[in-house]
Amino acid sequence: MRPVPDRRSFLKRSIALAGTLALGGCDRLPELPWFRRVLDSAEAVTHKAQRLALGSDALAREYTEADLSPIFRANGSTSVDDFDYQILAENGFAGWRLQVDGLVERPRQFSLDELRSMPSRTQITRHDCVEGWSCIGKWKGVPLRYVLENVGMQPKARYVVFRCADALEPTMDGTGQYYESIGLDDAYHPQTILAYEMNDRPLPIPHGAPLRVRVERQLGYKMAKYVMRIEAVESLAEIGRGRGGFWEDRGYEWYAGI
Ligand SMILES: Nc1nc2c(c(=O)[nH]1)N[C@H]1C(S)=C(S)[C@@H](COP(=O)(O)O)O[C@H]1N2
Ligand SMILES: [Mo]
Repeated sequence: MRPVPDRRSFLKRSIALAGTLALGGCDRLPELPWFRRVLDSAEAVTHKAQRLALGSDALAREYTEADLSPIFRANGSTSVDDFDYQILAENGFAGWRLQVDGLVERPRQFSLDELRSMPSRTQITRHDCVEGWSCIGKWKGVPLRYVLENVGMQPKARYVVFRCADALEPTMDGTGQYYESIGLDDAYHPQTILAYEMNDRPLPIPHGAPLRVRVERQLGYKMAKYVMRIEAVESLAEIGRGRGGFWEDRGYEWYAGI
């Protein structure tokens, strides 16, 4: 097991780095001292305070075309080693299916065309990475709410888990696989979408083709790319190493409010 990184010193280092790097097309921590808030408050307090201050349906700020970053940085995995994924990619993801299961009434699969034929939402938002950079991009996708309503959530379901095609760490037990999870408040939030387009083009592979999550009120690591499966669960304890996400399993907060 890797030691859990010391978040405070990691963030300090990242902030120092961000000050010295030219970040191709992306802004350096514009206006909002979000990293401060992350540093200064315990996770539960942040979550609660944000809900109290904003209400659970408050929208993240949206921008205009003029604000788009000329280059949107790609981060974390920018391709997938998995052989099955590569075959799907070679065929333009025609054979790709999103599996939706777990604590749902009617588990099923969705093709990309099926997701595209559902009502969509387009939003221009700012992506904030915990490493200290931000980019503004335009995303189009199906609100997660519609997919969940289609399969029907069982009353016991409390979280939605996104299972991804990529592994960031080769491990024997599969805990190096990227995954993420959100609560039902964020799952039903109007800006939480399963995005298949970025800046008016099909989602490129470095940004998570064919489908990635946008959870606009949280940090970048929550926005799972290469999503293959969505699972509704009652508890996160049995998934990965039990903390709700690949990076959470390695020391980051589960609720990464901005
Ligand atoms: N599957 C998967 N999703 C992921 C990651 C990853 O490595 N694998 N990295 C996360 C992090 S830390 C960030 S900042 C964003 C980066 O998204 P981008 O490549 O579109 O900029 O994706 C997030 N989602
Ligand atoms: Mo990130």
